[in-house]
Amino acid sequence: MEKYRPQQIEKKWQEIWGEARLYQATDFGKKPKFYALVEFPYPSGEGLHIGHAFTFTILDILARKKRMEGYNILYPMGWDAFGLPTENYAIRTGTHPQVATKKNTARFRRQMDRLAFAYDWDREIDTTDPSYYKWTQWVFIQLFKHGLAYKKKMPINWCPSCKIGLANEEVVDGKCERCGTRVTRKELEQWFLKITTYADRLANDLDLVDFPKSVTAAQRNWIGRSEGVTINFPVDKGKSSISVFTTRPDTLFGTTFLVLAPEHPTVKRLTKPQHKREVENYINEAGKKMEFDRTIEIKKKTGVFTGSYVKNPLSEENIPVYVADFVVMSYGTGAVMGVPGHDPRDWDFAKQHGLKIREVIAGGNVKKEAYTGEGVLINSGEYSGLDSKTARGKISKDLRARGLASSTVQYHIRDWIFSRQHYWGEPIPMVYCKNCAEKRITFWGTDEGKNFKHLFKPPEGLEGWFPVSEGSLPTKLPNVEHYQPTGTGKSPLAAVKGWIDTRCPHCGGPARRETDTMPNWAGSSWYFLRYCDPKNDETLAGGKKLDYWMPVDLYLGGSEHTTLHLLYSRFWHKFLFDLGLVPKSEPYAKRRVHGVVLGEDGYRMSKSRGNIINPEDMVEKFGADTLRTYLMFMGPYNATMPWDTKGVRGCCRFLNRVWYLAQAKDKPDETSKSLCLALARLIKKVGEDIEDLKFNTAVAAMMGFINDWAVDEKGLSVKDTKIFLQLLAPFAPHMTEELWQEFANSSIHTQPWPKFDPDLIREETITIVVQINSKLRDKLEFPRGVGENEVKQKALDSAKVQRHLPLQHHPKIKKTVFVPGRLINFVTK
Ligand code: ANZ
Ligand code: ZN
Repeated sequence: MEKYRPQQIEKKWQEIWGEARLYQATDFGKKPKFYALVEFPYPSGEGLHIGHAFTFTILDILARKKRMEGYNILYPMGWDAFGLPTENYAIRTGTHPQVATKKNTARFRRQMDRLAFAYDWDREIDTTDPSYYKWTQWVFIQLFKHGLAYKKKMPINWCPSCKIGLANEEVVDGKCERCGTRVTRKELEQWFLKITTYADRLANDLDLVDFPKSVTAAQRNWIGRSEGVTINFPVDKGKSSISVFTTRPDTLFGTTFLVLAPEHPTVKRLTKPQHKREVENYINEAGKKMEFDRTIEIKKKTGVFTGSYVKNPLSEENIPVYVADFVVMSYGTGAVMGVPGHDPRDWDFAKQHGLKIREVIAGGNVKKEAYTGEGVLINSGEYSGLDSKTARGKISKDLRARGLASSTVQYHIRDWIFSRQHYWGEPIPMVYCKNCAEKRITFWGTDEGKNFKHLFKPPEGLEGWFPVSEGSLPTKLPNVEHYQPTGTGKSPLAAVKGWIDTRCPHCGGPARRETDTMPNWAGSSWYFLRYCDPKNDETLAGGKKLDYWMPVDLYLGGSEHTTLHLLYSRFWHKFLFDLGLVPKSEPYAKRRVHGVVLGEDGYRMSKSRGNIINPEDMVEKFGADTLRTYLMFMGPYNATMPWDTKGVRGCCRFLNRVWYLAQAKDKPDETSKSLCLALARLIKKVGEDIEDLKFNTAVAAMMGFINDWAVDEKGLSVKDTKIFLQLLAPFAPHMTEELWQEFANSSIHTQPWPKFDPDLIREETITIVVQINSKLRDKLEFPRGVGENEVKQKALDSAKVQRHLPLQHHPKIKKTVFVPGRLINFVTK
């Protein structure tokens, strides 16, 4: 018998499988389809890391098993290849990013092949390929035409280190999600996508899909739907008014001041001459701060008095108006009614500025802190005595009846900042014509644009902006000499004279191209559609193929994408659904979030810690089958767990034992009864566990099984050896294929998934009746052949039995009658 030498076997089979093209997905196949998707990687210069190996193996095993079960599997792979690291590499080395990308993807592909991932490589996609990003640009144009993309000057999050504008989703705790640098503010003209238009549907439709609770909760929280009332506070003897958004109209009588955000448009008008200097200085200082720093919970609440007063619409009391930066312009109306008795921020502000604190909801001690709970109204005129919930409804209704309020829904989610000032991204396919802008012509004023106009109110400020003609797509990235971001807020494309200059799609006069590129989240917002029809030249993916393959049946990805990619792609998909281009409103039927493999020291793997495990080294040393089996054996697929080289050795020993057991000479014609039973149980267990993504327990069961196999006198018959190999095949595809050849002239990976006889297993559990003094008290399940001691123990532990025979009464048992396989009776009388 030959020794188990994975390095030799694995290479051989990879070549054979590659030629046989075993893993192609069949469009419109008659078998039931299953679309397995894992987030596609960014092909970095570092190559495949262990996290990739881990997550890709998870779906690879599921896909292999389901293929054996008779499903038409779509398990594709591609490259999310636009992004900063490649650009930085280009800056350092002068290599064109496209060249670097080609090199990196080739290496990734080779590494993936070494791990035997069963992808349909005919469907490979690359977001940086012009034939792909043509369609990313096309979607942008559709968004623009439908009024869902607009350009606006706004102070935005700016990373001074990446020299790039960031979306809110990319700012974590006030820092750049990518490099950790503190984010600053910069006024820039930016393209925005109106994800807010879809806020409600993005939240509601989470009911239609099977996502982990943590994911739906995080998305709902990020969308932040908040129901409240906009209340108008009259000013200037009722000639005008200031609106505030509040979720607590029941606290209206507790309003002792009103606060405007420094950016609020009425600040200038309301500021009295003697307060002018102070207010202006304050606004200047606030303008330098980041919104993040203004909203975090700091006790110190700065602010200044404007000298003006508004009237409380119900109590008619005069209320002083302040400017303070803890109120932000981007939420609600940018103005807040200050209720210090019941809002902690207002409480801090009132304390620091000597303002009255009035208790209007009973239940707390407002001298000490704001009481934010519910309760009975006090000091609230005719509303006193109502509970806060009823009062909310009544106050809001009375105000609405007098035209002083309206019910409002607010969302915390903001429109998606979609411009990046970088080279290595999709050019935004827009053209600006000065001539048309001066004539105030917008796209929706053109013949084509008129078709869209009735659908919505076109965004403002887009005079002179036109999409490039769709026939001219893709708008290709030009070659540049310098990839460096300029740092001025302009992309390096702004320096490419011959590229910027173009013709106006409307008037034909000279015009210039948009020089910003799209964020790296653009290409991934629809890539799962392209896999269904990767070569289509006419549309982003053909409707019939989308009807067949979509939705994705299982989408595996990281928790870090919950409010980024996962939200963005759902938004794009809903838009495409509205255009009638995709069959379902949700792209992913089921989402699961995978765990993280830590270094052997229990910390995240990083160069600086020197604890990186390189999958390729592991393949060299132990073979891909061992690596795959170990990655699955480590723990639950969604756990965070440290690497353990001892565990790898254990898995290597396991495969070695299988190698020898499977090749044992003198196999019996029939497997012994007990081993047959164990095998039937194993088929059930491994099948169910893979389906539930419980790979670790599936491997453990197979390990347990081979112990029985090894000590069994005769071992497994040829037929049953084959069954065992089939169960192991998704985990260790090379070795099982090699062993299979002893018995058959086919590939193990095209065999059906083994079946078991349910009767065989069912018979094995029996029900034993538990009696106390011959009265039935419980029924318990046991494996056949169970002995008296085990039954007695379990029966006495049973809650139902304990109700009649508690622990302290056990000494009263005079006699125990046990009828094997039937009953146990405790006699106390
Ligand atoms: C008065 C009040 C009394 C409030 C009370 C709360 C408790 P969510 O739930 O997040 O929607 N608010 C409104 N606009 C704001 C802005 N632009 N900047 C800062 N704060 C703002 O929060 C709604 C509450 O946040 C509103 O309800 C308002 O304070 C504050 F006992 O109004 B409340
Ligand atoms: Zn023009």
